[in-house]
Amino acid sequence: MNLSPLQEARYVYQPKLPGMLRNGISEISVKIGSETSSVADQDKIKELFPNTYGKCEITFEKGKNTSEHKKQVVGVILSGGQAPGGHNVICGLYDALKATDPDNVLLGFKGGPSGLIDDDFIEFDDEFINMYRNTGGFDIIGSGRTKLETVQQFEQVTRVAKKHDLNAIVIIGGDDSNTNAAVLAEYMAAQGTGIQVIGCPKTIDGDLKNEDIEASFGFDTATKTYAEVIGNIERDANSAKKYWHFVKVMGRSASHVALECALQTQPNVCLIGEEVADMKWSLAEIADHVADSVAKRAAKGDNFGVVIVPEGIVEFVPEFSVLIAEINELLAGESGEEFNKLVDWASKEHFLEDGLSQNSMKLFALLPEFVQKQLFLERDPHGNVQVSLIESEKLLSAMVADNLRKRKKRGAYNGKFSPLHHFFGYEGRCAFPSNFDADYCYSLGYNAFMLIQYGYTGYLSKVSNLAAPAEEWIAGGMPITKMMNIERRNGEDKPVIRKALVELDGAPFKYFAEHRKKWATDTCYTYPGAIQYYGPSSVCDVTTKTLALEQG
Ligand code: FBP
Repeated sequence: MNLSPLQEARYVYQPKLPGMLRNGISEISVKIGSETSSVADQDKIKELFPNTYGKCEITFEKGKNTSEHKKQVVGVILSGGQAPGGHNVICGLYDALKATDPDNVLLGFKGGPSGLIDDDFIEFDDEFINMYRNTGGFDIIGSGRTKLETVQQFEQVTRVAKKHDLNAIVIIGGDDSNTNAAVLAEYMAAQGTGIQVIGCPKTIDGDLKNEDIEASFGFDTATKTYAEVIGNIERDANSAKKYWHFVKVMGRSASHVALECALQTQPNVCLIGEEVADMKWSLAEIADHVADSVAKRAAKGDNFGVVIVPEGIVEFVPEFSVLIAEINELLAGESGEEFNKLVDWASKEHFLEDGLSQNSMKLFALLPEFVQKQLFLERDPHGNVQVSLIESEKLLSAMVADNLRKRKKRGAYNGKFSPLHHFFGYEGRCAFPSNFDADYCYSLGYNAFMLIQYGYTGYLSKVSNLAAPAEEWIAGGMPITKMMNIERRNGEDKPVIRKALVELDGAPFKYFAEHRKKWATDTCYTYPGAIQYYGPSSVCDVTTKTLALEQG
């Protein structure tokens, strides 16, 4: 393998563990906390999880290790989108497992949850693990989006687990994957298999967090990567003074990534989907909000700027989600086939005119043709519009241009508007993990093994107090059922981990809202620069503004 100098250097970086895990395996004891109950729908969740509900939260402490000694064979999978630090979760898990007993075995199931079903695995050893320490990516075993949720799948997983004498399975994933980890844990307990299931909180989107899980791993590195490039774009904009840059950033269901990038770079405008939904803004109102900034800056002679747009923005616009719902309904089944058979765009438009409500058709007619067509690109497995295929940054800039033309006619604007577009998503998901993510992920993995060693199941590996130095982090575990409530999914009531959206009364959004008026007109850009791995802790170990503001 060809190694870059940074990769070689990162191989020997020793991730920092929370203080209570630093004295060696024989010096880690458990402190049992209080019993838990789910965040909502307690009776229903208790009924669905009779074996794993209500267990106690636990923290680890320095003290004599009282866990039972037995050979451990553990299986691990990576699930969902890549997030920086996934390799370190596996390294931490491996190191704790081998430090406990060199005969313990760690198997990595390949390609995500489907690896557990297909029994496609590798056994880790030192040589293999050492090639992935502190590196980005999920290529150590790959990942996938197969959902582990049916009884047939659980039966197959049990067969595979028994074949390898697995004592435990670790699922590294987001809210859906950890919901499935809880259901699998309950199944394993109900069947008396003795196989434990532990989850680890992953996603760059930052929407797997709650009062127990302060941050999902990967959010720190991904947002720093995007913020570096957005800062560079701001500096370019401020140098050339001729472009408005529309930057879309990943984050399908929540706007945490956009908000964090805004806090780090102070752009002229950042849209927050959760606010759009709360204010029930129409697309035209959003465009008007952006055009206000363009016009005010133009009046000062500044015909340039930067706008951050969250990937999922259109789904937060009430009129747009109605339009999408109507299209999904209209094109379901046979009428979808009929629509697909129409060859020219004009007949497709007629078809839609007959099927959509007046309001939706009015909105559809307002959309630029390239967006109208994107609504009919490849559909998801349920036959629904894939909202992520809509180039919302281009849609927005087209609507802003239209708004500015009208302002010009009224004599209310006399500037130049030249938009450029960017989408940052995949660029950040496999970056070398920041020191924070390298340390946090290693700790999550190490901690996950301690939960296994002490016999817990249905728990999420929990490392908290993350705004403090790693020495002061607190390691422990929380029953996943504590984070669950009942939600309607695909027409059914399901127990799921509640997704964390941006809270409009939370400290990060409030800080943004207090400052954005000035950012919209003045040039207040901040340039975070590249992630630093070596140097003073004040430069290398700082975590996100979101976490700092949330933790006060
Ligand atoms: P997870 O929720 O699985 O962590 O993935 C998040 C994400 O990176 C989103 O931000 C993005 O919309 C999506 O994955 C892209 O998915 P894919 O890799 O399948 O294109």
